Amino acid sequence: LVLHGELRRAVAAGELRLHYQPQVCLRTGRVIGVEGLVRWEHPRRGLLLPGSFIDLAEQTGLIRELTDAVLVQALADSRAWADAGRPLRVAVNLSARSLGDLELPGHVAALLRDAGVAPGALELEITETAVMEDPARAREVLRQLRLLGVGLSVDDFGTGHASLAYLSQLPVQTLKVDRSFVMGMLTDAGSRTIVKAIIGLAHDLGLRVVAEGVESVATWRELTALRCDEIQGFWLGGAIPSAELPALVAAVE
Ligand code: G
Ligand code: G
Ligand code: NA
Ligand code: MN
Repeated sequence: LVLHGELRRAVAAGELRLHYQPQVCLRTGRVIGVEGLVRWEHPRRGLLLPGSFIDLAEQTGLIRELTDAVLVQALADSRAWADAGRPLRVAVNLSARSLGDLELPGHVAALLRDAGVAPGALELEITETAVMEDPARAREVLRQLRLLGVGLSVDDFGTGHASLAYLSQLPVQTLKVDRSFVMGMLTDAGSRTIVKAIIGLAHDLGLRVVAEGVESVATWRELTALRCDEIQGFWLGGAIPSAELPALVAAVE
């Protein structure tokens, strides 16, 4: 059990750290980007996963500080990778509450400026469910983020309740196929059909497709055959600290 005061202290103390999971471009075989996934490096309880504290942060309003801390780290690391000669796109997950925050775009603009990072190097991941909590407001926030030049992707695609008509009007560039479909696609004909259809749909709409949950080389090959653009999953590696990324990038490539 996590308590509000404890989480607030942890955010202020810098105990929330972003780990990064690689994303590989299927056309080039190169690591093209990473997704930042927040972990709480708790002094006594070890590494805590977001499932145990994100909901609390949302309910208590701490999510603003948390998102802030996450964005600052992502942009600082992005800057360091670029300075080291290996630029990588960095993705950050937005919660429903952040997506309803009309001050977020201006804030992101200021953080990008302060970090000296090009807007195109940042991607923000949203879910259909988060968008549908307040569609009009989310649309306005996304519109302004897009005007900044930040990339936008729909996470866990296929599991939410947004209509395709609505989604096609959002200023997103990327769909991330939910891992439940990808993990089942070699054994379940229905899952494979869904993955194939999402890739076709995305491309027809001019969107890029990332498949999540790639756990085997066979899945990787199948996604290449289906003309998926990028993959992410335990086959390449889970989320790791920034310092371990260069070795992983070298191993993958
Ligand atoms: O890494 P893990 O599988 O435990 O992530 C679980 C969930 O936590 C995922 O749905 C992910 O989108 C979410 N998550 C991870 N990092 C962040 C973050 O920095 N902010 C928010 N709002 N959610 C995150
Ligand atoms: O909801 P979201 O897509 O942001 O969740 C991301 C989480 O999915 C990561 O934190 C990670 O723990 C998990 N994940 C990443 N790759 C794989 C994978 O190949 N298999 C499984 N089962 N989970 C994965
Ligand atoms: Na995500
Ligand atoms: Mn996802």
